[in-house]
Amino acid sequence: MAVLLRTTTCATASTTGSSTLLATTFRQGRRLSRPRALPTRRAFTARASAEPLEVCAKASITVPDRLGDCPFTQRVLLTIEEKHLAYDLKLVDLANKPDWFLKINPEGKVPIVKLEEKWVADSDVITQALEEKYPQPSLAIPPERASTGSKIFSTFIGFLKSKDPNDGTEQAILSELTSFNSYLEDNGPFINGGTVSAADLSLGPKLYHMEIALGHYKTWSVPDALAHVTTYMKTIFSRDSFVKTRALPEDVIAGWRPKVMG
Ligand SMILES: N[C@@H](CCC(=O)N[C@@H](CS)C(=O)NCC(=O)O)C(=O)O
Repeated sequence: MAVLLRTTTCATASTTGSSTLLATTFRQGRRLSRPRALPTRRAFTARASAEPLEVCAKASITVPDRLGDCPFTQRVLLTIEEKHLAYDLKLVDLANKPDWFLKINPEGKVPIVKLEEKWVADSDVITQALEEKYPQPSLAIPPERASTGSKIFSTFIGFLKSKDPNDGTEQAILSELTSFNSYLEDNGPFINGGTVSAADLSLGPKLYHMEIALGHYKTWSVPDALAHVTTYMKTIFSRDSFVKTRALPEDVIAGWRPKVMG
């Protein structure tokens, strides 16, 4: 089994630009022990001669030098992991965005990934670009299946923010999950049938946030009757790639607090 090894504890930048940013390196099966400056040449990559992809990701707000709780970033990291690519993580404190980060991405959002010497933003764009550049193993899914379950995230947020138990938001999330349960029953175990695809890697982190946030703030969980959904969640959450890239529950809880309190 591949093991996640973090090779440095530093996720900040020097003042001399991206060529000397200190990186946090995640890769499979090998530990490097000292902080190092970018760009770096590395002996091991899952793909011979490939440079590690540079990925800017949200930093944890509860534990120093750990990956934070952005589901869009996890989607990108899952894609990279499932394609067995090496990558360097640069953790960004979103509450205090460093100048080097705003310089390469004035919009100030993560994830961003460096592809063909350019920083690319937005998980939709990044994952599509990764699929084109690294088509094997394929995570492609037919367009008519790609948006399956895509309303679950917004209905989860609606329910999470709701202060009125009778405003229909719980019904809305239940309705989306029930549709998804039927879909999985007919087409599963994954959204594209027998193998994992980009759609699962997008939905999985959102379901993870839903489970933790609704469990914590509403003492709510997916009903047992929706057995295909609960099995799907267990399956996705236990993949190696997911375990290696998931946020700490404390970060997920802290991350949603302003929405719940707001
Ligand atoms: N549509 C974007 C959304 C990215 C996004 O909203 N990222 C959040 C973190 S999860 C962010 O960077 N927010 C900026 C901030 O908090 O200042 C994507 O899919 O990548």
